[in-house]
Amino acid sequence: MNATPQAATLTPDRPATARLAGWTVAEVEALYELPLMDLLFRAQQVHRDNFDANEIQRSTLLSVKTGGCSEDCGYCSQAARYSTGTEREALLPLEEVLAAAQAAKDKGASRFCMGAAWRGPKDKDLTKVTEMIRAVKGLGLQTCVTLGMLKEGQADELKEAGLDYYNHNLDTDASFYGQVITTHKHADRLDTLGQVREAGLKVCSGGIIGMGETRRNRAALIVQLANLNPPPESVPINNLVPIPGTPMAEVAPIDNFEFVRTIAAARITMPASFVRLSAGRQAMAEELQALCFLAGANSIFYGDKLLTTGNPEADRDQALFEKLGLRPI
Ligand code: SAM
Ligand code: DTB
Ligand code: SF4
Repeated sequence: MNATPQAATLTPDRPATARLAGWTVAEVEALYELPLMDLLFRAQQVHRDNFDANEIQRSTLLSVKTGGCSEDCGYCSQAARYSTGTEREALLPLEEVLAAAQAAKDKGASRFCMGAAWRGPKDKDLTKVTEMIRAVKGLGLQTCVTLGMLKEGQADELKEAGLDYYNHNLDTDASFYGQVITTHKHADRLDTLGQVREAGLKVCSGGIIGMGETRRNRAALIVQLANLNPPPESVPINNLVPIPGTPMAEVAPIDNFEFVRTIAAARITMPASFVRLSAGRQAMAEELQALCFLAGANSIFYGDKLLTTGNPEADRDQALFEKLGLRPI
């Protein structure tokens, strides 16, 4: 295709102007149906028009408040109602968070993401989190928090503390959401994302693949993310980590190529966003991770733990980067 940079982001049979109307589920399904080599080529074109294709951003996660969550998210080890072996813990003390952030910085992470197993933060908890944000920011790291649903004014408080990103995943297609979570609604997630945007924070929002959803559901999730205006700056694509004791413990794993196609669809529909190859990487061969980078993933979680589950050791990731000629940013 003799594509201009902009046209390279389009389906072959759609004029550039049509993009103003946003993506449709049928268009994203059509991307999924492309021969894999054509899809990867399209994704690489879009990627190279917008990024250095050999650069990868690295974020380190820390669970600052683990377990005991009131919500019923069917995939989550931290929901109090499932027997997963994850114990409820108190909010970590500031010094512990700061030490973990310093260690992440020393290992080369550029962003530090703090997660809490809350439906949403209480005001007194938020005050403590803002202290963490100020301290981590003081180390020269970008900051991200994921605290659940926000109430009026809370996003502004986070912004005031110097927060860079708020993570709040749409997680799955609106029409599948009720089969995964019943204690809050997809619309609630959109509401929080709206508040985050209004406060002037950058948005990190993505989803989980491999929860028994259909390809159409996956395409619809990508459309819901891509049609946010503007799209999220950061888009984590998680492969379900099956947690014994949760309703999703026995869901059949998704086909590897279907996962790669999802990354490519995210890259093509959200050309300027960082697409993060997120949970599930520990179970992935290096070759599969390389295919995900080829499909346009340009960010990872870095460090040996996600929130409650494992992630590849930093040294292993550094070795992989060297083998692939990837440069961390
Ligand atoms: N409680 C807050 C919330 O739900 O937004 C923040 C923490 S929650 C654990 C953050 C995200 O982790 C979820 O939205 C989901 O995308 C991801 N996640 C949780 N458990 C997972 C699992 N077993 N496999 C893959 N992703 C998971
Ligand atoms: C995201 O999309 N994935 C991260 C982060 N944002 C908060 C969490 C992954 C959690 C995986 C399961 C666990 O470790 O508990
Ligand atoms: Fe709670 Fe978040 Fe886990 Fe849902 S995903 S149970 S809200 S910690």
